[in-house]
Amino acid sequence: MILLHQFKPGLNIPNLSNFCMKVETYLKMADLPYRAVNDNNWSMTPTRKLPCIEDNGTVVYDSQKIIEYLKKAYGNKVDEDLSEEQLAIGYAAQAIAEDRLIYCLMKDRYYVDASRNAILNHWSSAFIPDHLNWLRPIIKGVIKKSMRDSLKHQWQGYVRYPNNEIYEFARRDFKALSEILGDKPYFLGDKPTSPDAGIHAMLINAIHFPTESPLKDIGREFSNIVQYTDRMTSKFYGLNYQTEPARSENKTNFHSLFINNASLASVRDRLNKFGR
Ligand SMILES: N[C@@H](CCC(=O)N[C@@H](CS)C(=O)NCC(=O)O)C(=O)O
Repeated sequence: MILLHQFKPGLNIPNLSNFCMKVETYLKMADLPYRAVNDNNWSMTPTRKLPCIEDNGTVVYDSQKIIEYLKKAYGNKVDEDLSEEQLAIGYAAQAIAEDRLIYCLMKDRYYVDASRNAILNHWSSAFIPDHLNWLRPIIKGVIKKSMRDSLKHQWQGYVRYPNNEIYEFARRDFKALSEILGDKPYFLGDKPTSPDAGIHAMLINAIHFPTESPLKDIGREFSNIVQYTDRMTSKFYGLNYQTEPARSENKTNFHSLFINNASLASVRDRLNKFGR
């Protein structure tokens, strides 16, 4: 059985981490048996990012590397009919979503008040058990700062542009995706293929986030994108997909918090003892 280590789902999106959701969708597409382990345990990977999978003792990290691994290990029925040109188009469309549109999504999540409150409430209760809930405001502050810092230090300085320009970038990204999709049911034709797993995970996170935001409004301007998102959701998760509210577990791992900050390592270790 393949174990998918990912962030805890919430807010009625199969996963708020588009990269975790991409792998889960691919596993469903390829009809591979798996179990999702929602343990937020990014210390399992050298990049300190999720998702990763464990397959008979082998740990593979990075959503794209995981998909390539699964294709090699279990066959490539999902993409076997695609030409090299289609694969290249799929790759380009996925890059628009995952390597470009994602910055606007993160900007919406950590700078638009309603989105930020929703996401920080989710993460703080996903990470901190109820009996330590007094810690949640601190964790919210840590997550907000760390996310904003990572956005500010992104090489191209995406979030340093004025808001109207950022949202214009996003409109262009959606427009390009909408043109590539055209009137096809899926990005590369009549059947879903692996790029759909990555693109859909980004789109649902952009246009189905429960609070309103400029990015959500822009995405909804493109009717084929909205219909595509619903089509994919309904096929792989059911249209009325609902996550349970984030629930804290009895044994909470704080190992993943503060992992990138050596000076906070001792705080993390103490919290780990405390959380058990
Ligand atoms: N290239 C990686 C990206 C994974 C990634 O960015 N994961 C995010 C969640 S969507 C993460 O782990 N964030 C935690 C952090 O940055 O501290 C992949 O495709 O798996």
